Amino acid sequence: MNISATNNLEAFWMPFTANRQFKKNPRMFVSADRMHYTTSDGRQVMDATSGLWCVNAGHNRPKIVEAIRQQAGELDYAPAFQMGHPKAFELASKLVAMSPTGLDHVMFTNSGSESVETALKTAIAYHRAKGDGSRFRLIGRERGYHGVNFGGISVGGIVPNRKMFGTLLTGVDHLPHTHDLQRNAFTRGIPEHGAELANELERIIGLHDASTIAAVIVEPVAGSTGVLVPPKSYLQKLREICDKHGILLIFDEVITGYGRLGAPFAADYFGVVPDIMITAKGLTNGVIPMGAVFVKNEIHDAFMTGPEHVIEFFHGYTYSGNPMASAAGIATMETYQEEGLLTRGAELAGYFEDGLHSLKGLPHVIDIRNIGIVGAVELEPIAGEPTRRAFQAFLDAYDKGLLIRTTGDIIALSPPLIVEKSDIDFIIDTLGGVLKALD
Ligand code: PXG
Repeated sequence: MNISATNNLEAFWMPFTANRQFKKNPRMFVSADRMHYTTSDGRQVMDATSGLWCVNAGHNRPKIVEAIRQQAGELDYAPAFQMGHPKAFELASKLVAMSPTGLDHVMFTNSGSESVETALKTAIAYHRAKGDGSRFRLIGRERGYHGVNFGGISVGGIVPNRKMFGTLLTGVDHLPHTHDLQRNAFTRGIPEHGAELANELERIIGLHDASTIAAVIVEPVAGSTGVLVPPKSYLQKLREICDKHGILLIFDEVITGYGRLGAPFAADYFGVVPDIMITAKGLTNGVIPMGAVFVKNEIHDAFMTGPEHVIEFFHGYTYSGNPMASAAGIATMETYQEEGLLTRGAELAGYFEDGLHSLKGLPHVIDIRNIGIVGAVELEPIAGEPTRRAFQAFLDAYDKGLLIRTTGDIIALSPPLIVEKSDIDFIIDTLGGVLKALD
């Protein structure tokens, strides 16, 4: 299929896109299978980013496609409030069975951003339900990404995502980020230095008093701002400090969830269980929008009081757990399980790491980092023109048949978990060629 020259590209104001650049020279995908996209001009492009970190089982997976087809003809929609349908319960049960211990209840949403809002609201409401309504503050982190809604950008730490949007939520503070090129550049896996940054939480608690703080929210590995792997013991320390002060710990696992690190969740990988765990993306292999927020029993149970005919939590979406998404989610979990994809990353992580670090020494490369099947190559920005160098790498890679992601001057790689060693070779060789040719 070709995109007709007369097609008007103006109407669609594209998200997080350089619209004018794109529309002068559009990059269109028209189909996809397993590791590859096909472009509108008939080229194959290897997907080294799992779409936007979501197509963890690769594209066009038969079980998922068939589940959606069947569901559409059987039950297209059922009201989400005061009514149910079996597949939402089936998916929730499957999810809690594979989740870290204690996270035994799930609320469904339609995206990572909605999952974040759901988690933040649940945290504040939980304290209030327990009679502790003075705990309203939320603590995020610099360079954190928690979607684009008001709560998420308030606790998030990406300046361009925040500065245009007014006062945001009040009662928010931020931990420092953990990115430390001076001490940790070119680390393979978990960095050695920086656990003490978790102690900044004690300083913030000292300032506001623990009795005003509802929750701390972090990505276990910060994805969007360039794959920032937490220093050794950092997450454990956050957990300890939260426990000491009765503060909930929220992990935003929108990227790290569903096998990205070589374990089902980052909570499993690091052995640190949060009180609330946010997921989306890989939940349905990216095919139908859906998010799931896991909560601990005691949080759920705190709401299950009062007369039984009264709604316990005034929150939810028209499409929470909708039949198509639930069917896609069930088929996705079955695909992951049948093919061992949630732990496959652990087997390939070493090969991926070696490949990635072989790029050390190429022009402009100032750091390489990795964990599981996710990695980043950080480039020295062109003086006075931040982001230009990495964006050029993105365009050059695309021309050479490779889809990468860039954020600032960082290149991120997160291929589908079905990736083979030969695919990793292609990714590294192609990226290496691109880096060698950069200005
Ligand atoms: N939390 C985290 C940790 C995320 O990475 C969201 C929330 C929001 O999810 P939704 O589904 O509302 O987009 C995300 C999304 C990138 C990139 O390449 C990352 C995301 C989305 C698009 C691009 O950095 N993360």
